[in-house]
Amino acid sequence: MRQHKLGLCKAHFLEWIPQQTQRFIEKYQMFGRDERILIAVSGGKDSLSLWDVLNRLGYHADGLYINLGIDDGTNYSAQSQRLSESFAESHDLHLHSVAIETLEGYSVPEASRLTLRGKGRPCSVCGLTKRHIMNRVAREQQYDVIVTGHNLDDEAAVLFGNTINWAVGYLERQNPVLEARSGLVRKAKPFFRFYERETAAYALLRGIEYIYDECPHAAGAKSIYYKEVLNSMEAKRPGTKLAFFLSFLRAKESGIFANGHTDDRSELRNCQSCGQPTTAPDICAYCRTWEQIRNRQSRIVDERRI
Ligand code: Q46
Ligand code: ZN
Repeated sequence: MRQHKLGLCKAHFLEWIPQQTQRFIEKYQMFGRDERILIAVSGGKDSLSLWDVLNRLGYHADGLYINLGIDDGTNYSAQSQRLSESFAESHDLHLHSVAIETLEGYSVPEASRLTLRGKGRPCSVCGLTKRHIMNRVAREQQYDVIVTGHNLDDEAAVLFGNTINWAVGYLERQNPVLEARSGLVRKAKPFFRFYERETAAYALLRGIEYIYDECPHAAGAKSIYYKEVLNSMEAKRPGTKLAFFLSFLRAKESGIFANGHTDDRSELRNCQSCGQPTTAPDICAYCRTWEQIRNRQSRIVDERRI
């Protein structure tokens, strides 16, 4: 690990990752030992490694797998669900599973075909749906915190994108911990200081079977391009990504956003349809989007009948 000027054997590396995770949990006040944790599990190396680490550290963490129905020729969702379930079973852990198709009648790619008419990626409807379901399950099942497996490469790429666009609102909200407020459950990212290579090495050394392929819809995403740019900087100057992200956090602590530019303090109301918190005056973005998808499908059926 050139960025830390550190080299470890297998046994020490497998101790170092949980020790560091525990340090980050405490330093950033993510959650306590007696809190109920819901971990978003995708079947990938980051979420399964994090679940494994939390389990080894003695935290009570249940998993949540969301089946997006991304199976068009790739079997991506089917495979990631199988790997998430087999991890839970072999470690005697509890996994909640939610399938979008069962819940809303359409898979994420179908929904996006209906809204975007075949143009663009399904990522916006996918992201909105995942965030909504995570919060809904966490509230209904009374979890104290939702944790995700985002690593440093993910966080640095998001920061890079927000910085070159000077997206001040997003920059202010980007944090390893987002505190709970008005029906939004606290969120934490205990792996945010680990490089992707480190979480991958952990999964391999622990013999965790995970899905190697990215979601097929990730191809061409801006975040992948930002990761490539950051990787080329990292190759020349090891530690660049970590320094970039940690100096951002320090700058925030020193008050660069002291004026409060974001709508983070904007009032949240309960959606009149599903009861989840929203900044919209009546119906939340999730309910509105899925309503539009169903309307669009019934219009198509009507047009066919005519
Ligand atoms: S948003 Fe887009 Fe991801 Fe959803 S459709 Fe795939 S690439 S999984 S993080
Ligand atoms: Zn709603």
